[in-house]
Amino acid sequence: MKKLLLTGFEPFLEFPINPTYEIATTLHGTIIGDYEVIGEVLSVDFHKSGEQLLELIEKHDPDAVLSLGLAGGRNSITPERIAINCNDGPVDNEGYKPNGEKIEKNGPDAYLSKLPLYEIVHKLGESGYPAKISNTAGTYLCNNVMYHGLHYFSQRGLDRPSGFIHIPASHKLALKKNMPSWSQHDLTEAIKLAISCM
Ligand code: PCA
Repeated sequence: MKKLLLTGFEPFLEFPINPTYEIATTLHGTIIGDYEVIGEVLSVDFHKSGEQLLELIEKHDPDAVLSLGLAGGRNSITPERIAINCNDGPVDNEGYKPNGEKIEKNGPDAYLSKLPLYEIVHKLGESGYPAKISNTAGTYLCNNVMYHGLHYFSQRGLDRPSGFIHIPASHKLALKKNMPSWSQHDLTEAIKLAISCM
């Protein structure tokens, strides 16, 4: 059976709950399509998160990698098209504030997602879940982790599905901080459908 590494993140900034944490832990150990899911949770830490992802890739040698992040304020599931070689944005959970520095000193400016973006958006739409491709993953930890994964496979000449999907808030989070939200159940079902396209 093939292995898929599915990562979520811990809570960060003004968001006391991260629905991607719940998805990664709920789907851990399940079988979806051709994959057994290995669910893991990453820190929100510019000095650690990318390394954590690479350590998990080395440990599990997954056939595919899907990382998830919360995009508070978005109202659809948004597979990301591109990761850029830049760290910026507000402080991370350790209090570090990036200043536009490169993620990889000698790395390319950007990597395009290795996920079947159009299939995912189409499949979710026909199943009743609003989804659209996003053309920016930002410059915070989500972009950082997506870049790390794609750089790792590219450096080794490995052509494996790898990429990132941002998701909206869950209702539980929206009760604490008002913003567009989905039920945790629907968020999880949508990610299961996305994995079934990979
Ligand atoms: N979202 C943040 C980092 C952690 C998360 O879930 C982001 O969009 O970069």
